[in-house]
Amino acid sequence: MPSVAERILRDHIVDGSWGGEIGIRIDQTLTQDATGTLAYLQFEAIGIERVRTELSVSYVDHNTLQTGFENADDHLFLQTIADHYGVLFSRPGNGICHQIHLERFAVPGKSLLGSDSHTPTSGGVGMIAIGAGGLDVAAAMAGEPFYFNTPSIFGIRLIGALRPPSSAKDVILYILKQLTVKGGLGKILEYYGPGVKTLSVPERGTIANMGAETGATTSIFPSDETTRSFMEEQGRVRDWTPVKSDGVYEEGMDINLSEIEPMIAMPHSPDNVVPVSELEGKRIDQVCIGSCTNSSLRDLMTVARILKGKRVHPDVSLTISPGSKGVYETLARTGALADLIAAGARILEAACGPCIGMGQSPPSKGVSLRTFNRNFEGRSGTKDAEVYLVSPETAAFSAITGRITVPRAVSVDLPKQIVDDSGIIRPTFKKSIRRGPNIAPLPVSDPMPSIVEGRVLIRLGDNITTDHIMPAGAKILPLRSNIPKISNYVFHQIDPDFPKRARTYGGGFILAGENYGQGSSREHAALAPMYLGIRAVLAKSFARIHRANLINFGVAPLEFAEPSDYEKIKEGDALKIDMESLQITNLGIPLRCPLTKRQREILMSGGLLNFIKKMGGRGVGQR
Ligand code: MIC
Ligand code: SF4
Repeated sequence: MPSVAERILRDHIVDGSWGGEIGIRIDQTLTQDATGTLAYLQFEAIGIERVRTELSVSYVDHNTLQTGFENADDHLFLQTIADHYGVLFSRPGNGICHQIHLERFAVPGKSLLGSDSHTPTSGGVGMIAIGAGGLDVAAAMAGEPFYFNTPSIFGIRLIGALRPPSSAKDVILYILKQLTVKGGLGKILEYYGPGVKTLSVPERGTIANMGAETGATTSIFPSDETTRSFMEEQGRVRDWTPVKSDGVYEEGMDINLSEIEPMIAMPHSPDNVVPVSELEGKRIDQVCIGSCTNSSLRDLMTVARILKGKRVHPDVSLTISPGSKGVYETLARTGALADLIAAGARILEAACGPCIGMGQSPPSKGVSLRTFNRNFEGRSGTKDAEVYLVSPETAAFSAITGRITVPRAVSVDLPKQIVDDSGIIRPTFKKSIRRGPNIAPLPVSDPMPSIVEGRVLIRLGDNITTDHIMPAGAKILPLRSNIPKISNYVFHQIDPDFPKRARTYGGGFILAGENYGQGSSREHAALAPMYLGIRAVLAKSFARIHRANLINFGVAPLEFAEPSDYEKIKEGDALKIDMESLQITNLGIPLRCPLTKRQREILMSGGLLNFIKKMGGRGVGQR
């Protein structure tokens, strides 16, 4: 067997066979608060007594601002429902789900499904870790396989070794420049070759994490001696097994790590990458360091070393959010935190924070340098801000000079990281579930009629992200458990009248170009439009997770058989779509909708929950 990915996947197939649609056994799941509330409501609707995975963890890391009762209610619901069904609960303040999962739970050779698109971070230890919608994760918690088309394995051969100040972030930015935000679609990015052993597990985590931006199903590294040492340091050496590749790949690319220079992604896309040297000298207003891509101990100790004895430029606001409580505490005990504070950094919670627009929106037309993974327009909370993505090294040097600056090499002695699981609460199976008024019942769609009629409510271009469809941020994130309320914000940044129009016309269609729905796994980007009456999206192509979410909520992801037909349709056009023959009958435009038999049944039933009920109401996992 050639690759690490194929080896693990074949080992987990319980339905279908390699080459076609496969259903794999899921050993572990993770959820986070912003997608978790719906996932657990869905799990509850399935009607199983306890989770059937080896391990399921519910993290609270996205919305920790608590500006009203909504968010606090969500946290209480998540904690009590986790206790009820046998899920571990990672408290707010314990850290960012992917960082904690990589450190504390990821196991080489196992499978993980997470309701967050950056779940592939755990691929850093040689695990198949896939991001999906909450409903797919709920089904996996119920013991149901996770279905997807057999991906192709794209081998990335690493040779040489990084030369500081270049770091792992520069590698993945370089890859994004080559592959673009849709180049990974249908692929697993697998790293191999002699350069792998020069990268630590947190560095591998950074690369696997941001592979999500290529649209790939996941990214994976082998499990080797470096993995073993990492797990030993985490007190988990018993979980370590080697997983090797035989290094035969049908497609791929070579990267000489020694040639990687500091890179920067320009607004408004993670693949809009150039060397930092091309932008050197540009004035900046803000620097934000953290997120699941760059908040490891290695990253933040490096930042502390660069800032030690220096001052943040007076025109710059610098924030730092550590990835986990363990990282935070280690920074504090070694004095590195004092160096950061003395330099003038603003220290935030161990959480997603500014990465998902929970505070720290830049000023109007402001220039923000971030170590995050996404710089989509408006995601920061300021529509006209320019957000650039960089390594922690570039961020720290630039914070001092107040301008985009090519970093210099620094040497850092890494202390042993403090391991502390006190922020993880194990289930007692004794608590009753607490539901505040923000936890609204789940809307369910009707079965799909064979003819669907309506107007084109919006006409969009290529690479529309789920942040465009269903924005996050401090104002909207508290409504994640309340679909009727959050649906008022669909397309809020680009067309705030959309919800009103959808209601006036009693629903209709969305028209889009390539790669519709790229970015996050948030199923709200499918569920809220469904609630507004959208029965189909017509696009040139779709991003993987969003397409699956549309099907799960009974919204047809229709592609043009001939992409140029997109040009023939305008906003406001009335369409009549025959779902059997896949035609826009009044315009004579042929469509395609490649579905497996199972997906077709789910779509025609009006979504996965209806489908599960139709299967006898016994719940999945018992079929
Ligand atoms: C993101 O980075 O966009 C998020 C917020 O983590 C999302 C999940 C969500 O919208 O809740 C993701 O990456 O899937
Ligand atoms: Fe959180 Fe940002 Fe990572 Fe999403 S990308 S999980 S918002 S830190």
